Amino acid sequence: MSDLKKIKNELFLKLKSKLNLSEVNQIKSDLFGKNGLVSLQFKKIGTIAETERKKFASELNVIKNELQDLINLKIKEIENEEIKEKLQKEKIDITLPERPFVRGKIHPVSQTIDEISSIFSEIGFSVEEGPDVESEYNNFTALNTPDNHPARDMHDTFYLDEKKERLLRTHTSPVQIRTMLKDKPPFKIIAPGRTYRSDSDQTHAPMFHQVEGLHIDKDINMGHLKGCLNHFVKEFFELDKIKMRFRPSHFPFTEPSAEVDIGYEMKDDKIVIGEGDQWLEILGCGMVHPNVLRNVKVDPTKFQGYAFGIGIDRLAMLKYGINDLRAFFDCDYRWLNHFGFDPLDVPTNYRGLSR
Ligand code: 2NL
Repeated sequence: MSDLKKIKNELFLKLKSKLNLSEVNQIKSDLFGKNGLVSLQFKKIGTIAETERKKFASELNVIKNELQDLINLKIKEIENEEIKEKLQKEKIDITLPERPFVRGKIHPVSQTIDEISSIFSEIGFSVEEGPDVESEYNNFTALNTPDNHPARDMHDTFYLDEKKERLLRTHTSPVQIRTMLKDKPPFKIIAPGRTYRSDSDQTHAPMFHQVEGLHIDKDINMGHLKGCLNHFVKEFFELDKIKMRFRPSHFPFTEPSAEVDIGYEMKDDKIVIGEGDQWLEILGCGMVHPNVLRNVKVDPTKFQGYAFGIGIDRLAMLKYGINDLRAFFDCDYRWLNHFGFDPLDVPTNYRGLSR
């Protein structure tokens, strides 16, 4: 038995020092493992004289339990210590200053595109998109714009190759051409997006935004065009009535063609839309030219309709009181922070699309 007493004393000493979990587990297996010191004592029971055997076995059991208790206690201690250390280390320092939090803003042009799309969606138009790089055919030829037309001039169009086969679209009409080539009439679509012309001054940027609309069906006439555009203009400027006039004009892709002006007046140096005796041109439109319909394999004796093109940037400037077009594309965060729209602030009369 003195062997075991010695083991117990040694263990006492060992466990007093600072140990980690694997060291304690090592001690445990040294004692209770297959050839552990305690296990060996149990194997000895058989060799002990019968008279002593019972006493030896019961004392051995007592000591074994004591040793096990000691070790388990130590393991608990170490685990508690580890948790304490971890809590100490992971403590959040609430005295640290917060990280700067910047919420992005929606660009006024994006907001305006969303508003316009929403208005036309409500009256049955679907939104189509297409690539910025277009073929000469989709951008001009299909739209009844002949080779010698001034709109094709090098000064206006960004051509991408020597043969002038690829270009940056000068309007979003090619999107409508693509849709008409792909699907069958009726068509009731709008095409918002970027457009490009080699033009740059105070009121023109080489990249600008346009939304075009197209409504082709049986028996669509100019009355539908006027009703549709009048509805749009009132919804967009959030007014019950707006003075509007259709002025004869010319586009190769429509016949007849018109430009639309809305009435306005100046009050305290500010533009007030709707009333007044001044006129502001806001869009071009007309009845789709039969040649355009034939080019996209639509029979003009069965189907006809109207189309329109609206410049988005100027409309956004008018609605949101922005007077310098160039600021739109300067990417100045201070400007965007002022004129942009909070993506999380959704007013009840929200006109944008859900993102
Ligand atoms: C303007 C003029 C316009 C169209 C665009 C169009 C499209 C097809 C067929 C016929 Cl696919 N027309 N679009 C028609 C008239 C005018 O835009 O001044 N836009 C700012």
